[in-house]
Amino acid sequence: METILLDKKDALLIIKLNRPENLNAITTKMLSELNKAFSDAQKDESIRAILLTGEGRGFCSGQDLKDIDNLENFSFYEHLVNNYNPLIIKMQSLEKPIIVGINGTCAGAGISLALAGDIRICKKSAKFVLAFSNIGLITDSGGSYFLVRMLGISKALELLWTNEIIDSQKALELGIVNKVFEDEEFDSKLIEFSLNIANGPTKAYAISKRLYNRIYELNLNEVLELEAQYQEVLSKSEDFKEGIKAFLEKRKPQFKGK
Ligand code: T3D
Repeated sequence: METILLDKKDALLIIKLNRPENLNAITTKMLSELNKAFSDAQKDESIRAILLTGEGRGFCSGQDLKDIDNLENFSFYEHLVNNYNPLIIKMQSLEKPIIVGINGTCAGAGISLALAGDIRICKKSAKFVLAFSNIGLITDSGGSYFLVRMLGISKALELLWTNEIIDSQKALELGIVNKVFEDEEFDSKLIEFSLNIANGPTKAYAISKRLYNRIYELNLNEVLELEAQYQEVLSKSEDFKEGIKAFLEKRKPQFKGK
């Protein structure tokens, strides 16, 4: 891989965006490599969670504005539909948890990418800026979908229109990130958190992700029905049996993701 680094720690796959010289700006090559890495992760049973993070002082500065040659003839529609959108869909539908470790600046489509993950943790010094309207664009690659659901229409519009720089504390208050870790302990705590998720009951995590990501399009009756169906499936899993056994034996469960 040219633009991303892959590493494995136990059941955790670590994907690192690796173009630090431009704050991990997204190129077409990077989108294709990310698409492949997530597809492979879905198929590989030994991987039970994915951590997406960045190399250097930035997480991701969005679309590489220097990677668009011949702007006049460049089709943003084609680029989004063929390269960005399949990745966003893949991340949302991936039946494994995706933790996003925001190690620094996060802008434009970098925010969309982070929002397509399931849990976001950022460094105390990380900063967010939508940046799209600085260049006369709107949120894309799922940014509109995620931000409006997360913040409501008015706040999302405010952030898009003003390009306010959001610090980690504000990001936490807005719910854009789940946790903030101090810079010095970011790497170690991020790995510790992600490994805990990777060692969890993977099937239950996958099914809850599937259900929660559909929740706004379902009514209560439909949710109740799906909960019952999914619980039936999970109650037949090895991890459920191990959970019950560990509880009775007063010990921590050793989940296998099966
Ligand atoms: O279909 C489509 O393709 C459309 C998709 C669009 C989605 C989008 O993502 S639109 C938004 C694109 N992103 C931006 O507009 C952000 C542009 N960058 C910035 O505004 C600033 O760089 C930041 C606020 C992110 C960070 O500022 P700062 O001061 O910490 O860093 P810097 O000095 O500006 O950047 C460091 C280097 O990274 C610099 O390179 P240099 O001068 O040292 O050689 C800079 O040019 C480069 N860089 C930063 N962002 C990008 C970039 N290079 C290419 N593309 C970038 N997006």
